[in-house]
Amino acid sequence: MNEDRSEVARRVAAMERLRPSRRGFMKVAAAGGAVAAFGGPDIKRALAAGENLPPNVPEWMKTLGPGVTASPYGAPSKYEKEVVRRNVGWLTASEESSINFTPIHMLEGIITPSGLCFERHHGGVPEIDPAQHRLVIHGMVARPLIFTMDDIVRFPSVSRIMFLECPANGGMEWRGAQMAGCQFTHGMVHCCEWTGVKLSTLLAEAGVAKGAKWLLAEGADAAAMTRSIPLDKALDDVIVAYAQNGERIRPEQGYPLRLMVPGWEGNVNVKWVRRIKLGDKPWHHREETSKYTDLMPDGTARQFTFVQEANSVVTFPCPERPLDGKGTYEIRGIAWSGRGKIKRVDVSLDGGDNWRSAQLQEPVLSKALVRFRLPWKWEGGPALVQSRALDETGYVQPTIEQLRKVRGVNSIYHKNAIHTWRVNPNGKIDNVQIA
Ligand SMILES: Nc1nc2c(c(=O)[nH]1)N[C@H]1C(S)=C(S)[C@@H](COP(=O)(O)O)O[C@H]1N2
Ligand SMILES: [Mo]
Repeated sequence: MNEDRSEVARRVAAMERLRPSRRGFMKVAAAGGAVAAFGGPDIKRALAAGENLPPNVPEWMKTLGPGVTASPYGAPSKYEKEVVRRNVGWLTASEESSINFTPIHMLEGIITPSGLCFERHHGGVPEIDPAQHRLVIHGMVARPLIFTMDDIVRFPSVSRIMFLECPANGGMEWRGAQMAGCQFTHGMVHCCEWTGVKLSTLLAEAGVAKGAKWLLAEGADAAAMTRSIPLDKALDDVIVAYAQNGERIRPEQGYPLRLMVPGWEGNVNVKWVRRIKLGDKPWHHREETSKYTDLMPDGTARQFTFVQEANSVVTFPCPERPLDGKGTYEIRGIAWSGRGKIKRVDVSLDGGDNWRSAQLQEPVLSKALVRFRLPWKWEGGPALVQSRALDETGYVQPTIEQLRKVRGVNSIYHKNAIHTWRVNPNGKIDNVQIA
């Protein structure tokens, strides 16, 4: 302990000695160039006032910090307390059957931290003891089976980074822009690394009977969420997942077990999964008849719209993150497609008259979020910022006009139109729709 303290004292003293003269410091700052606050006129004042700015030694270098037993499970810095899930009052009739939103405007890269993944549940989050949890597979199978968590973890495992999007993402804006920010227009999406066993592995164990074409997945929550899923998809890439971003799934996301159905609407990704029944036709449960269908302009309802088509949004700048004066910025955003890989993302600054291709940050994974970025020198004028995603199947993200022509405005789900942020000369950003 004493040694540590003297080491800190020594480092502080060394810093003091290294403190450059004001002139020398200004030269370094000028050579560094870009960072305004660094070379600015504030230095003299900062020095005089003893502020925690270079070349002063900040307070937090003068004492020891908490040690290795202080946080057995780490949490973000207290300065990041704005980076949280948020809900919207008028969308929250009851806490237990509602939704909150991922703060996508504050995130970088493609992985959503587990504690920030949007939550959608119809009956609250059940508290499940994994020792008492079971998964049953029955119906049109040769051998009905019941698995403990330990049984499931023993099977060969797979990991995959994938997005999950509620089909209601953006669904409040069919008739016009109304949400106050990026978190609310596009935050019903998350992207994590999921680990589990392929459903095909478990189905092979049970033996799929001839003629089986669908399965029913049921959750162990108060809503007993139940959805029909075609067997082809189940045998293709569905995962019965027990881990999320390296640790066991968070309770909100389906602890201890959930279905992950890559690229398909959030609702079929049944959380807290307890039962899988095989059959020869869909069950037409509540969540695939009265909900999660798309009311078309001719009054008919489209059923089983499983795939989340290509979508994208600029996450900076956005209403929550305005521009701070003229100068150089990097436009950043996310794109995704439930059909496979994102091939290109175009960015427009003039509401869609002209487009430039953005840079796609590696890795570009199938059915995962992709980060795009484009340098931008803002001259202070108005701008209409948009992004447009293209996927490997050739699908191009539609304009809101194009989408309305096909879908009308009575739908809720599957609105993946090109989104517009209006940049005002004062740097503030508005959510708008343009004709
Ligand atoms: N058992 C169960 N599974 C469920 C739900 C639910 O309420 N109960 N909600 C569904 C819906 S509508 C969506 S969009 C996703 C949300 O997943 P998330 O909470 O991990 O974001 O879970 C789906 N799986
Ligand atoms: Mo959903």
